[in-house]
Amino acid sequence: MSTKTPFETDRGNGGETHQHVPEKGSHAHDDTAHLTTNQGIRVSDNQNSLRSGERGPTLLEDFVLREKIFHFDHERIPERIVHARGSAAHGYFELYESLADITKADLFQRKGEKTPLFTRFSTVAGGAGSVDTPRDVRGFAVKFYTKEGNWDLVGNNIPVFFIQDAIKFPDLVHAVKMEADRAFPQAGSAHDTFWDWASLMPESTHMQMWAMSDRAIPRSLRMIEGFGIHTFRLVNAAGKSSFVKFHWKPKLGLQSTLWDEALKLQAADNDYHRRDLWEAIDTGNFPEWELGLQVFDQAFADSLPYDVLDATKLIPEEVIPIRIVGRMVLDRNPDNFFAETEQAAYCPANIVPGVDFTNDPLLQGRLFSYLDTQKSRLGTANFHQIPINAPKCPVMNFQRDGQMQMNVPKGRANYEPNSLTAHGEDGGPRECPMTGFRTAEGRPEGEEQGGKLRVRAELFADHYSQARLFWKSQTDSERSHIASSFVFELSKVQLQQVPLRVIGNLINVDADLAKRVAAGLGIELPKQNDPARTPFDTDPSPALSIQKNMKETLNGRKIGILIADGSDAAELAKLQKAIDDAGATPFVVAPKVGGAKLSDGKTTKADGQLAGSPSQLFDAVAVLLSAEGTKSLLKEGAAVQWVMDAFGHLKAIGSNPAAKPLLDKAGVVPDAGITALDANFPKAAAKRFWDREPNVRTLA
Ligand code: HDE
Repeated sequence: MSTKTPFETDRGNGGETHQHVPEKGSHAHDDTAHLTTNQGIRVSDNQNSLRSGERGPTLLEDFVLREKIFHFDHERIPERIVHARGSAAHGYFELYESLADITKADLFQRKGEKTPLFTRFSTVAGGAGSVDTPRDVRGFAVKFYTKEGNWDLVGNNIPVFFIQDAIKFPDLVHAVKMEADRAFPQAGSAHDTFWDWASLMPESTHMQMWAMSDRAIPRSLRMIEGFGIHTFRLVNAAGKSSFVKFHWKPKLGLQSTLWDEALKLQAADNDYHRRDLWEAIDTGNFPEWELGLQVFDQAFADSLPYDVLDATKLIPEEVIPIRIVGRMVLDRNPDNFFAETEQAAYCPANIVPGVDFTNDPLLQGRLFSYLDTQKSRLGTANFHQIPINAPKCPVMNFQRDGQMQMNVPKGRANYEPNSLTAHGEDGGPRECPMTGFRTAEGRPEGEEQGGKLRVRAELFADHYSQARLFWKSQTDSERSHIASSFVFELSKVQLQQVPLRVIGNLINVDADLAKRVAAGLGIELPKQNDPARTPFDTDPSPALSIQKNMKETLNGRKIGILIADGSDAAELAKLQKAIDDAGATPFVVAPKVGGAKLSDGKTTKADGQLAGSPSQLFDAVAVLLSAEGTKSLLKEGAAVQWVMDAFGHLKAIGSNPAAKPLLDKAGVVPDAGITALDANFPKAAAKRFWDREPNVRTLA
């Protein structure tokens, strides 16, 4: 927080300011570029503190030094208790068609209208400095700066949640985060306390299935779906309320990594997702999602065999199709990570007239939690005044004072009602019965009140039907990934009773899944846990599978090209163009970052050095080598591993004939994904070759 100095310029959005960093040596000609203290005093020397004599003690009177160190000492703020690690970007929402029939929310009234927004993606369990690619849920939080105030749609990339009631949230988070005594493992659920808790919480079964699926190891934040999860309400101008579930659909399609790839990505690039998002926006490849709604009424809700207030349940798209109503484009990286991404405070209670809550007990708990935690994280009840949180519409009320008050309200009116206006003074703002936020008239929940009880509704007790639906909706390859993830996670659990309880629970989902997990762990199949309510089966929902919804596209993807001295210059140029034309980014990898001397005698610079650019960073790879180049790379472990991993991660590998010995040494066996460097390569590069997997690893 800095006092406004002559060196800050107003950017006209929510009072956002920008501090000019003086360019080296520019002081002489640019009068606005002097370094100052936070009090605006010019600093003559930023290299030496004030001392008594050349070798004497530093003086306490040096306010320049003291202020600088003082500010530095307080630069860190508490990180978010969950979702600590995240990346965000600015953008806008554009409406495709007026939704006035179902909601009076201003941002949904006029076709083509654009609403500015700020979207933050996050992992959940790890700290702010943890890696980007653990097996974890991803947060997907959107702050719409509407003309009627801020609306925060604070969702995840998975449409259901672990628990049904907010009272269980601290237990879930304690169990999944690093263990209390030892402070490890960081950013992962593969440990005793998480599975101990999960095995005792049958309601978490459906979410366990999602968390063990490839949804939890996305290829890119640009390729995940987003879900509001809870059932919300939309209210139109006539006061009619409908139920709604919110969905974000990525334009680039869904895509995930393989577990082995995710593990290696953690080593290759801690910032894999953060970098990917930043670079895409920086190079003008703006990520886009479409907003979809599932809208339904009370009669439909009553007809469902599950409760729409239960956040462990979803409504299959095949049951209620998704109405696509607009798009979100992220087109600007933050100017400052701390000021914007770190200080952004999302809150599900921030809604606008035309959107409303339901009685979902998980949602109701969230409505309290966010504001509360943000006061402790950001240190003041005035955090809504921080530019990234400030609405872009007028804010007028009688709230006053508090730490870090940025506004300077004038006059005597700090209470209401008042009659100061009648006496010629400014009496301040007034209630707005017509346009202000009103709880929907005739909310059906009105009929659902009763005595004070600590209970759950009957249908909440069905913990397995939708876990079965999810399992049934996956491809064979996805099922083997889910079973293998359970095996991996439970193999890390040392409490012997826990895997037995988890598997006993899985028998209620699918007997085959349970058998595969037990066999993968090398233990006897335990007896089935008794379900609280007998599960039922429904038709599979193809929309729940990633592999069934992948787009065969190279858009937004990255292709690694391995070259060395002697690689064919014309072939390389042709390949780069073909990749570029297909919408992907070619990335040249060579043993030295300075580049390789190609067949035409010219040196081409590499985008990355072999040792620092392993093939898991790419969606597909090409190997373009001369005979001599191949010979030298056969002795290079990193080169052999590069090809071996691409093969093991089921990626397309294109190569020229001279590179064959390297492919042979890496154990590459021909299949549909192994191509020449011709027109077949870009086509193959848009896919993963799931059929190859049984040949490269044992899956449960
Ligand atoms: Fe959150 N959650 N949450 N959560 N959540 C927070 O708020 C909480 C839940 C989600 O990028 C915290 O400012 C409770 C579901 C996202 O800044 C905290 C419950 C969903 C983010 C909090 C839930 C989410 C948070 C921590 C159970 C998906 C990151 C820091 C009732 C719909 C937002 C903060 C960002 C952050 C509480 C469950 C999504 C502690 C009590 C379900 C995306 O307030």
